[in-house]
Amino acid sequence: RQSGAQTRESLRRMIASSELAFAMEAHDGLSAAIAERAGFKALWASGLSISSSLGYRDANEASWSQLVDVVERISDTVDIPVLVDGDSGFGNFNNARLVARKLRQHGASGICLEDTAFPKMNSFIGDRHPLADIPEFCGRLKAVKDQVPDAEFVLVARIEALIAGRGEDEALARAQAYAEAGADAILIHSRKSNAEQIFAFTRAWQNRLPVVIVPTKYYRTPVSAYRAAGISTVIWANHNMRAAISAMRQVCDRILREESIAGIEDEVATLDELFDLLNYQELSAAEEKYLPQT
Ligand code: SPV
Ligand code: MG
Repeated sequence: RQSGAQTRESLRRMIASSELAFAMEAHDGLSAAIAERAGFKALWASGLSISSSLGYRDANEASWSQLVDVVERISDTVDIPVLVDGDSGFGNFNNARLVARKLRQHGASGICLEDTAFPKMNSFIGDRHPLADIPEFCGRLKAVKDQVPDAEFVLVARIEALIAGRGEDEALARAQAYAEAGADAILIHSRKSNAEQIFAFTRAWQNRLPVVIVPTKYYRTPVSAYRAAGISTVIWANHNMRAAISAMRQVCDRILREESIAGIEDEVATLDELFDLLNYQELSAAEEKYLPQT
C-alpha cells in the first residue's frame, strides 16, 4: 500500500497537472473499491452520496464525525486518493480546521470547502443558498491551511456564487480572494443544464489556480470541451449512489413481485465478485500463515 503522504501527493499532482483528470464518487468502502477496480485514479467522497447512504438529507444532518467515519472506511479500502466534500466546514473557521485535521488523520488526501453558511443545503434544491461573506470564508480557508500545514494536503475552495444567482463577477472576485487565502484549486459550481457559465468563468479566470468542476446538471458536454478550457479535474459526483438506487429498486420490485430470487440471480453481482473485491483471498493466505495448521 502507498503511504498517506504518497497518496496525498498524487492528488496534489493530479489537481495541479494540466492534463484533465477524473474523480469518481464513493460513499462507503464498497463503492470506493468498485471505483478503484474500474480504474479511477481518485475518489470524491460526496456529501450528497454519503448522507443519502446514511439515510440523511444533504443539509448537514449527518455530523462531521459521521463523515470522518465514512471517509476512514473509504480510505482504508482503497489506495487511491480521496478528496472529501467538507460542505461548508460544519461551522466557522474553528470547526472547519478541526474537520480538516480529523479527515486528514483518517486518510483523506484533501478537502473541499464551499462558501455557504452552516447548515448547508444541496446546491440543486430550492433557491435559498445564502453565501458566506468573503473575508469570513477566507478565514476558514486560512485556518485549514494553518492547521494542516503539510504541503501535500489539498484544499479546494468551492464557489457557490453561480448557484446563488450572483453572477460571474462575484464568482471571479471570490476565486481571487480564495486564491490569496491559500486555496490550491477552485471548484466552480453551476446548476445550469449547459456549461456556458463554466466556460465564461474559465475564460476570465485564466487558470490562476486549477479549476475543478461537477457537471451533474450539464452532463451532455463532452470532456473534450473541458480539456480545451484547461479544466484540471472533473468530479462525477453521485453516480455510484444513483446507480445503487436504481439497481436496488429494481431488485426489490422483482423479488417482491415474483416471490423468488431465481429470476434476478443472473442480474446481481456474484458472491465471488464480492469476495474478490474485498480480497478474501488475502485472508485465506493469512490464515495459512498465522493459524496453527492441524
Ligand atoms: C456532492 O456530491 O455532495 C456535491 C456536489 O457537493 S453537488 O451535489 O452537486 O452539490
Ligand atoms: Mg456536497
